Amino acid sequence: MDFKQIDKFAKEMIFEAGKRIRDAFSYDLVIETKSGANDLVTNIDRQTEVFFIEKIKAFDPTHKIIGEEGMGENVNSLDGPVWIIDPIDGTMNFVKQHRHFMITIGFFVDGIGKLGYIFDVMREDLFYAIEGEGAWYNDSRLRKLQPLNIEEAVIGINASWVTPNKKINHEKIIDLVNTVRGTRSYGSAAMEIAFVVSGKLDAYISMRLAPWDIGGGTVIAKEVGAIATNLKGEHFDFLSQDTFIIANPSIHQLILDNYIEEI
Ligand code: 2AM
Ligand code: CA
Ligand code: CA
Ligand code: CA
Repeated sequence: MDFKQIDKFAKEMIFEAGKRIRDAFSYDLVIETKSGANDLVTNIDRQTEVFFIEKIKAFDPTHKIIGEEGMGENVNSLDGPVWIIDPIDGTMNFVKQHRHFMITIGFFVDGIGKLGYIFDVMREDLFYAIEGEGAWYNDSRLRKLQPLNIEEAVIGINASWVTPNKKINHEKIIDLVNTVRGTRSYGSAAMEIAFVVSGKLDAYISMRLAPWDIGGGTVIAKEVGAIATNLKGEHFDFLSQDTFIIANPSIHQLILDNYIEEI
């Protein structure tokens, strides 16, 4: 398989989709809720996913496609070539802020991540990687992550996890927040992953993500030495939803051991 050729195709498709999304701000957004009041989808999320499906089917009809909005066929295995697509990651930011939302795409073959993309649509910034060849932020190569102490770390985590909840012992998260140098919450999992792989954050933790939130990001992670697992330290479950942490390798296990206690 010619990954350079697929990479070129993927980038062109992502840049074109980005332009269509930016242009869409001049039309009406139709906003609906899915599982609850903070789980949004718009006509542009769906149209962008359909755009990717049509492009990929024209490129190679044998490739399978998993997309968040379910606009393609049902895929229940990662055998063969599979695209994992989130057409807009951070839909609430898209709707509310008109910025800080990403297109993120992973290309997998037999479950192995080969190509990964996180595209900041409004800034037109691309983070990407080709397995075994390295990772880039636009034209600059991303460096391997350098070791640091937990006291120096800036981590991405949603404020709700420092309040009593059904997923995680929040007292330990309070400890973590008091130990690290700072916390941030950007509202787009892919953006937080892009920041970890480029050293702008040192870890990002989420209690529930889906394969399309992290597919592209995990390919980039591997190239810079970031470690991405679920909160048990195991492989993320790519055919379901799972907890998630991506971190600088020097603090990944330490966070799991000292600060994470799932309920
Ligand atoms: P989304 O915008 O593509 O839905 C913050 O909400 C982050 O968590 C976003 O990256 C969002 O992706 C993701 N997320 C995953 N599952 C979600 C859910 N059920 N409701 C809201 N956000 C979800
Ligand atoms: Ca969503
Ligand atoms: Ca998402
Ligand atoms: Ca989405």
